[in-house]
Amino acid sequence: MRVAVIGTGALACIYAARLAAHAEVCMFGSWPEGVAAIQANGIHVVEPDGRLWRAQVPVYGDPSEIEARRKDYSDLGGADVALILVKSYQTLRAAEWSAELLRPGGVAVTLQNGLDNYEAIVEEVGAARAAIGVTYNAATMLAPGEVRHVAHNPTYLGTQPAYADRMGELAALFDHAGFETEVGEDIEGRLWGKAVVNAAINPLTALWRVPNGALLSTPDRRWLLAKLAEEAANVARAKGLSLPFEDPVAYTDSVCRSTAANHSSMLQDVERGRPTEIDSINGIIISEGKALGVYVGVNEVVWRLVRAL
Ligand code: KPL
Repeated sequence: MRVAVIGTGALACIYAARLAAHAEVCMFGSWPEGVAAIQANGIHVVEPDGRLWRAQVPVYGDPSEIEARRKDYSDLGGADVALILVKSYQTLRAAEWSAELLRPGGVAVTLQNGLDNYEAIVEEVGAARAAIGVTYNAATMLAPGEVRHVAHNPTYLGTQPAYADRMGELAALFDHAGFETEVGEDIEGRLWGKAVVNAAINPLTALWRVPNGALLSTPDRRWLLAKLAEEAANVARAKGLSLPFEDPVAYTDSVCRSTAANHSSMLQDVERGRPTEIDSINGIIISEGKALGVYVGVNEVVWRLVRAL
C-alpha cells in the first residue's frame, strides 16, 4: 500500500515511522525544521519503556520537491491513502495536497483532533474519498523529528460502502504496524467522544502547563475537567449521537490516567508559541451547543482564556 502522511508533528512521526516497515510511506510537511531533521536523521521514536528506535522515511517539504514527488506519485498511479495529521487550522492545505497525491480511488483519512476537519477534506477530495479516523495514541515532540510515543492506545477508522475494502486493508496495515485498530460505521460518535476528552484535557493542560495526569491531582482541577466533559457530552447527545461511553467524566479521567505523562497537543502548541486548535474543539462545541440550546458556559470561559493566551 502506498501511504502519504501529511504532517511532520508528533503523531505524524509515530504513524509514519511504524507504517514504514510495512508499506511504501512518504511524508509531506510544511514545517521546515521537522522536514530537515527527518531528511538528515530519520525519525527517532522513544517508546513508553524508554526503548529508542529509528526509521528512515522520505519526506518532502520544499514546494519544488513536493511538486516532483507528486509527479512521481501520479506516474506510479498515486497514493492509496493520505493520512492527514496536521493541525486543524492547516487542514485545507493538507486536503489540497491529498487531492493531488491520491490515485483516483484513493482515500484521505483525517486522524486529527477537532470537529471541522472532515468537511474541509470533503471540499477538496469529495465525500466518496474522505474518511474520518480517531486516534487515542499520545505522543510528545521532543525535538524536530524526535518523538516520545507516550501511550499506545486504539485507533478507530470510519468506513462507507464506497471504500470499505480500503479501510479494511488500512486497518490490517495499522494492526501489523502495532496500532490496535477497529473499523466501524458510527465514527461520528467516536469523533465526538474524542472531542469530549480533548475539550476537557487540552485547554486545562495548556492553561496550567501540566501533563495530562496532573489534572486529577486536586478537587478544583477535577471539577473543571468534569464540567467541560459533561457540557461537551450534552451537546453530542443533543445532536443525537451515541457516544462510545456512558459517563464522560469517568472516561475523561481514564484518558488522563492512560496518557498521564503526556503533554497534550494544546500544551505542546502553547509551549512552542504556536496557534492552538481551541476553535476546532471547544469553539465548535460552543457554537453547536448554543444552536441546540445546551448550556456550554464553562467551555466558553475556558475557550476565551485559551484564545486570550
Ligand atoms: O488527543 C490528545 C491530545 O493531546 O491532543 C490526548 C488524547 C488528550 C492525549 O494527550
